[in-house]
Amino acid sequence: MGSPARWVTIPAFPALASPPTSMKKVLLLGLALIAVACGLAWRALQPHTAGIELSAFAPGSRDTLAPGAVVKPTAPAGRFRPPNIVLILADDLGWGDLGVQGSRVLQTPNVDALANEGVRLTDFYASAPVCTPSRAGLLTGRYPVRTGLATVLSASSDTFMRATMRRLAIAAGKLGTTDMIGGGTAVRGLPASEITIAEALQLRGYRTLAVGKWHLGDFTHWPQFHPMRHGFDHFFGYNVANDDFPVALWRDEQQLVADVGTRQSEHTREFTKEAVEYIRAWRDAPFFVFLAHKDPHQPFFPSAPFAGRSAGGPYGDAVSEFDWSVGEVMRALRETGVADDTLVIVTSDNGPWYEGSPGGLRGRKGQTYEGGFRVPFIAAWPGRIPAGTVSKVPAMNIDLFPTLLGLAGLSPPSDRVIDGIDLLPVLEGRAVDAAIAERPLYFFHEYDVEAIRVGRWKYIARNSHYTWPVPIDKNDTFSGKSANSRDYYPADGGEPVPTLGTWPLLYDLERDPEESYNVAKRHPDVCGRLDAGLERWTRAFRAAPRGWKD
Ligand SMILES: [Ca+2]
Repeated sequence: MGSPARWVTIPAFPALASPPTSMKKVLLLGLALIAVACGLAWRALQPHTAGIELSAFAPGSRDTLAPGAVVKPTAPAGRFRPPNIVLILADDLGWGDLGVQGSRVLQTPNVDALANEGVRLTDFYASAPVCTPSRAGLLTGRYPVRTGLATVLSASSDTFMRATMRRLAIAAGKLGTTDMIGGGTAVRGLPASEITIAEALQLRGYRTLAVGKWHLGDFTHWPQFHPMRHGFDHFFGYNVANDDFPVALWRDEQQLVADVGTRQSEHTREFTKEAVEYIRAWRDAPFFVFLAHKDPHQPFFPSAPFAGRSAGGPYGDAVSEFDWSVGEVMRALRETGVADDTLVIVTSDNGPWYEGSPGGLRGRKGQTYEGGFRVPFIAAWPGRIPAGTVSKVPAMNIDLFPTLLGLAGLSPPSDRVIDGIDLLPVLEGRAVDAAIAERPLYFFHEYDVEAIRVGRWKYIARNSHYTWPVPIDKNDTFSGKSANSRDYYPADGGEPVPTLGTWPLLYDLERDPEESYNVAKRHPDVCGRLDAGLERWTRAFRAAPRGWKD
């Protein structure tokens, strides 16, 4: 009799009801896991901004500010004639690519001659180791991140595939499986709120021309980033880098060619001609010519007279043509009789990339090592800058803004931090005090401040290489940590012994410009001082990245 009752009392219902409940739990758990995974993936795909709030770069009231409201004359107009300024910028030219800097492969007679007529700064840095931010720093006198242009602008007409790959690269960079931070840029181009050298010089009646590569916002899509909206009366050149296809060629606000493709070989000559004609046309007015060549950025398209001539292959040909261009500009200045009233500057936006010589310095384009940041710098101005001089005072391209404004009799803008300093005493060969010689210089990789230089010392807290292969000495990444599993852990529980790189890095650049010997352990006091300086700077910078004064 018991068994039928057992049949009845067997909890068939709960047994039947339990699968749906547990399935629900599994389902919920599964959904939760998927949500967490999606959240993590979304986070991994977000640019790394080192704690800087991107809202700081949103448009604001300064976008409509007239430069004259904050840049004031320091002397009445008409008291003196400000000098003409020709700023010739190479793209990716290495420190060691010039004859005057010791190249045994390339010949650069025109740049060498310019160095003999003026001053050469051996320890001159770009403000970033890649194109876009370096140019932003050069034209505004501010560390490039202040403008929102933390790294290279990519083509605005990115295909879906390229954009997706870029996102994945950001995620991979965070894991440390590629060596890129993947910060991206907070803005699509140079914000209207920034004041360029050209905008300031216009206040003093300068005629202003930008020729060559712009790369501060693709104005074919967003007209607000056009050079003529940033203080240049005229423009002739490319919207983007010469490898960022489609590369458009524009004259002023008119597009001449939608994509020059590989048909670039005549353009160095045409850019040069444009600059020369401008100099001839405006010989009686003070002029500012920003000649930003596409050379020797790869791919190389030297014109017929230069192709195949250099001992340095196509890269060397591109450097030869750049050098020729400098010679043509100098000839135009002499022939128009304005050479004595003109300051000519030749420099590069960052170190050499796949080809080119960093001149024995460590590292290349994209890196915080000297080879990425240290670039040639030559300035000549007959009668004002002593001929054939060399200075080892460390300087950076953010110094040109205050220097050139000073020469034009203008004060730096009163409403914002200008990170650069007036270099005129250095260019003129005057004795300089510690405020100039020992001024701290900071080395940014995207939004991160990786290193600091003070006088002879350079302290590197972190280094992103921006290139393959993945460095295994990077202790704060997944790949670095895995590689460091080789470290030795003493049985007595003492301090682990790293078997790969040791951090931080401290280099004595006076003795060791090649950054071959890490002397951090030998100079803990210097490390402590520089580390504290780096910390202080990073904290202040993150709190107010744009550096507005009110
Ligand atoms: Ca470059």
